[in-house]
Amino acid sequence: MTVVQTLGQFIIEKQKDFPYAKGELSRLLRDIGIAAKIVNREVNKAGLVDILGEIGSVNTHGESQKKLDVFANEQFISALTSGGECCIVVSEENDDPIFIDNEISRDAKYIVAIDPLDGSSNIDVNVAVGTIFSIYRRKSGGSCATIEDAFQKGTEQVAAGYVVYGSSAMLVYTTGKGVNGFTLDPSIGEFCLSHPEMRIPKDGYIYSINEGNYINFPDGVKKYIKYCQVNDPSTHRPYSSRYIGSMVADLHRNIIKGGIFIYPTTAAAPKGKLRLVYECNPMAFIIEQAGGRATDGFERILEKDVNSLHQRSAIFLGSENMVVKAEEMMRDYSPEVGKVVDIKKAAGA
Ligand code: AHM
Ligand code: MG
Repeated sequence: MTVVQTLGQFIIEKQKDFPYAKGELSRLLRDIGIAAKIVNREVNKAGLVDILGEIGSVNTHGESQKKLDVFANEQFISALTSGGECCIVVSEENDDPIFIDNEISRDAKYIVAIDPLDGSSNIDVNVAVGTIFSIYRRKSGGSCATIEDAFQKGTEQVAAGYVVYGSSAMLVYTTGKGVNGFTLDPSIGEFCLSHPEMRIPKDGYIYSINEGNYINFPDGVKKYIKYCQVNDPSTHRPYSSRYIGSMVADLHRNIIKGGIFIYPTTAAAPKGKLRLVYECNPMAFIIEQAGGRATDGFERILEKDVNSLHQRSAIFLGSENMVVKAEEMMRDYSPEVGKVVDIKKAAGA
């Protein structure tokens, strides 16, 4: 008989790795898992919106139809608000952090940063989208959390994860002791351990970048792309190019198969596109925990200062040797991009 381990069982079993844990983080992860199942159900029905009613209209149950990203945001915030373990939520969908000020959450220990539905350009076309989350421990004493609690570096994360809503739904997370993946079994409605101790290969043969922006890339990135395209069977080149446009799905594939994902600075997005707090930091934590590497081309993502909760960053992450090679190209051909990083650091920005 095959023994299935559910996410809930796994979280409880792992609690003993943290001798002083009282179960709060376990409950927080469980709350996120429940919200993810609800979001998955709606994502699966997304194509039916045209049958059941357009967005903005009222469906057959008398409920108004919401855009999926708004729906996902509300689900996660509501799960975190009623769960009692989270005092601040930082969300891509909300300009300001949300302080949860109810009886059970006011002195909760954790801060959650979340991108409730990442890959929004894929929502309407039946292509995988995802959720990304990052968890920090509250630093402030006193009865209420403070805004500084939300401004922590990626190295301070106590847990991070993503959910990919793909051909199956999967939840992948780390608490700093490796990475484990759970696939939703719709017949029992549970995430079940399917990918224990995930490790990203040191070398990979897939590069993921929006090459349509090539003309606007720094020279180091252009050189790296050309390097990937050289014919050299001894190093498995040319590599394959795969770009879904949903960071969660692109990275999930690269963790399993080996590969690099790059979203660099461009002329149009001089600071990069992706957000440090709820996109880059959690993905960097997961990739490092799986044995990979994550930088902005010069600096480790997890060590970057957080100056704004919606700040952007360039990102290069995935198989270690691929990222190292891309960094080499950035140093050699785009040192000016690195100098911007240095100057900002020296100025304490
Ligand atoms: P979003 O949070 O608005 O969905 O944007 C993030 C997404 C990532 O998932 C993806 O890697 C990237 O944006 C795609 O951007 P582009 O269309 O510029 O390639
Ligand atoms: Mg996003």
